Amino acid sequence: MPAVVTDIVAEIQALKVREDATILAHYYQEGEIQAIADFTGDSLQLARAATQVTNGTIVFCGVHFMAETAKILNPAKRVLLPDLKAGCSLADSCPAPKLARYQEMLRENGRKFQTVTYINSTAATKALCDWVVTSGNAEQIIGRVPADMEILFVPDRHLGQYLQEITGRKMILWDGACMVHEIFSVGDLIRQQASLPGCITVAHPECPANIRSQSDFVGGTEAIIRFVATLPDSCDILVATEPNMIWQLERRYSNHRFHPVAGISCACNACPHMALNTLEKIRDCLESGSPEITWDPCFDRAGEVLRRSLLS
Ligand code: CIZ
Repeated sequence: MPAVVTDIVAEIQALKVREDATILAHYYQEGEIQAIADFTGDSLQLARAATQVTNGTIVFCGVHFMAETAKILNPAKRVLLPDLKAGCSLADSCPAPKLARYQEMLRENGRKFQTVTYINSTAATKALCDWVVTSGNAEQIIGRVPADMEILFVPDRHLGQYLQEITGRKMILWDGACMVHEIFSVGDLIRQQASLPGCITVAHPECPANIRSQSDFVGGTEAIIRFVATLPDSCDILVATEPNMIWQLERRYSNHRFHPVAGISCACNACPHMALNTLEKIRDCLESGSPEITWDPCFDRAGEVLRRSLLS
């Protein structure tokens, strides 16, 4: 009699073979999901990794705009997202019709500008833009906007402010923010720093200016990983980004101690959208082939912008 498979990880592994699938997972996913992924990364690395996948199916463990990006860059692949409701507060803050009206108003006022969107936006919004940036390539892409053009940066005003500071380019900023990064408490951060003499603080550029200015290093998740590699042994490191990032940091750097920075309203700033994906839902989507990201007409134009920005 065949053994009954009770271990969900074994079930997922078997289904991956049956469905010819690769699992991609963002650093903000639970550790148990990152542990079973074939590839982990930030959204830039995951978008690029998606273009290298040879299997017919990609299970994207992240949020909707990331899975959508994987589909846009790989139209022939089946892309599954374990929970279709895994959204993003930044993407929600900049719906395409609202952005189109704003761009129209700027043009009517004679403004010459290019629109740069953070990758945390819908495909319909990307289709209205000239460039897409991630936290990993933003500085480099901003450098490609002609100097005689203004920059309309959407949707994250904190990342936009940070990019203004480091590039010196003046920007028109959309009023969006990430629900995870906006609510770090600077008071708690200062108290945590006082209780850990000599500690190092790393912060994501989606954090507000008061958190960034209180930090030793500001960068996207991949940049944080590279920065920690340069530190001497045995540091206390305060981490101001989604706390699942600590799983990835501890996996790589067991020589340090990592501490999440507390949020204003709760002890940790876990992203409720990322948390919708679970091992059970990964198994179920492989089993049923659903939910799947399906092609939308706006993907053609969004694909041009994505390829120009992320792949060249
Ligand atoms: O770009 C990404 O993947 C996000 C949302 C954060 C980061 O810095 O990796």
